[in-house]
Amino acid sequence: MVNTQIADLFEEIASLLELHGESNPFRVRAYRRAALTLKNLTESVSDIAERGELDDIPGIGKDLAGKIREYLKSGRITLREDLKRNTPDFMLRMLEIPGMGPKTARTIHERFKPGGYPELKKLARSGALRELPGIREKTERHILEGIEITERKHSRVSIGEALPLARSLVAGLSRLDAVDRADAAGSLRRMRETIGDVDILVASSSPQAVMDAFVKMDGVWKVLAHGHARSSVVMREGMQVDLRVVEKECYGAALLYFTGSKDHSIRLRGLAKKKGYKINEYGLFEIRSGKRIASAEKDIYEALGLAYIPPELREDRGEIEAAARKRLPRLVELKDLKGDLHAHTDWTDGVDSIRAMAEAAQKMGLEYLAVTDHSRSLHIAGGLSSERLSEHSAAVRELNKTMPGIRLLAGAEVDVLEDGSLDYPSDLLEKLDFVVASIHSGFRQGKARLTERLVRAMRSGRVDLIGHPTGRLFGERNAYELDFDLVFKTAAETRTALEINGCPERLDLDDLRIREAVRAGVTLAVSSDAHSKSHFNNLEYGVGTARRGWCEKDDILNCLPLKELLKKNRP
Ligand code: DGT
Ligand code: CA
Ligand code: CA
Ligand code: ZN
Repeated sequence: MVNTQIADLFEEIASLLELHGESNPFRVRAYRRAALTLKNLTESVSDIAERGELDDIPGIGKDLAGKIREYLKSGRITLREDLKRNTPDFMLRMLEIPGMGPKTARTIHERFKPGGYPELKKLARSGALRELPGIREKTERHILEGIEITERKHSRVSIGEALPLARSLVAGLSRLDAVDRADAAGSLRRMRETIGDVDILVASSSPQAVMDAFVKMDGVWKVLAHGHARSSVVMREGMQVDLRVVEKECYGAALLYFTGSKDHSIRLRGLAKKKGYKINEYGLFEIRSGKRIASAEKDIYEALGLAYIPPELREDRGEIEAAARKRLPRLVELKDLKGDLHAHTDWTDGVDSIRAMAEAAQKMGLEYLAVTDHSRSLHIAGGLSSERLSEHSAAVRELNKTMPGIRLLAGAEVDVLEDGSLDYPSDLLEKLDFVVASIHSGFRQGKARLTERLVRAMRSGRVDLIGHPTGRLFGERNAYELDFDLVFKTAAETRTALEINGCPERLDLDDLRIREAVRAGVTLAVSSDAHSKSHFNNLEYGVGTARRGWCEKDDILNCLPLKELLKKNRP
């Protein structure tokens, strides 16, 4: 929408002005504020402009209104073009690095003029940056960390981006007459949190027709290879997609092969060899006779003496041994979730009303939804004062009377403050049906203090669930360190659940920590942390990650039906 386009340009102008050392801070702030205003408008600015009412929008003065009109007329803003022309490309890109402000970027640029990340990294490593005014050793370290995060972000995409894209490609391919079957394979099928490239497998007896249609599909930007059995393209969003076409007879074997992981496949090959078999993308063969013994995935595992191993477990992390002893976990499934315990509404930083969220959750087939808006100290999210929280709870409970299909729980996502205390008084928390407690500040306190904060929160007796326990944000912030032994022990002892936050930028806890938590006897909860109706999709990513962490239904708090949840939670 045009509002967002202009908002993005205004934000860019603000950054450019700062990079150029704009001396008037109000000018910069005016662009930022206008960007925010535009994003929150419910009406298109072009309609408003048509009525000649641009100047009436709060925060948009004459000057900015002129810029908006210019964009509506010409699709450009001259000021931005001029600024951009005079800004070296990498100087602007430096601002993408978390923790890199415009002042620092300008200082670094003036002295060294780095042309890219490798050069900047070298400067930071050599200690050259700390020689500059205003840059300390700590800043240098943060910059280095930031570069690594940015680089990683550019090389892998989150599953939240990859899965919808892969689904639409698979659906498009499945509609072709020439296609018998199509599936996503690779890391995507294994539900890894980030995806290097998307691998799609198709069964067809006319591969050329499939390939020709594939390279012309919607959203394809560049064709890297266009072959008979294999093609590779880059999508407009920058993601690479590999397509392989095989005969129907080898589909299962090919799916197994291209799902990987590589380490898992290597183990399977070893097992096959011991039995006098050979395994490849065409099937499982007896070496002596050359005869194909199996080609369906399940049959191949069985012939190797293994129970069927779900894709999420195929990482060579003990699943082969467990499958040999027929001791694989019965992994939790999306349909096992009975409710969602962490969601936001337009009372704080969500965009939809409590009712709209409740209806969406009900549509997902959920029995209950905890409405957990932010607490008072989280100003940027519009956290609720104590009085507002009481009104919020009342609104939630009122709504329960008119919505028989779903039970809403009056809750809050309460900040764990820097000293480990909770952001609302105890008696207020006691009145809530469900309390999520999360750290949203002071991430750099260090392992001991961060651990202590969570432990104190869990020992308060007022917390049901610790939200996004390690605070990581894909492409922005690494997980902070915690003493996990102590966190898990305390969670188990106090019967506090730990979250598997399904937001694809978080997926926190991650798969390995989930597995440790399960082993330590901790109960987990898969939540959406939805900030809009559409975010209930996050539950699928959460369940995928839970499965990668070997979770069964019994390990997940919100697999309990409402009655049992209430009994267990507030006995
Ligand atoms: P990614 O794309 O980095 O997120 O991870 P994957 O697992 O999708 O890796 P990718 O795209 O390189 O390869 C897709 C699958 O193909 C991989 O999971 C297993 C299979 N594969 C790739 N290279 C080899 C190989 O050298 N040997 C075997 N056995 N399989 C391979
Ligand atoms: Ca891949
Ligand atoms: Ca690939
Ligand atoms: Zn949250």
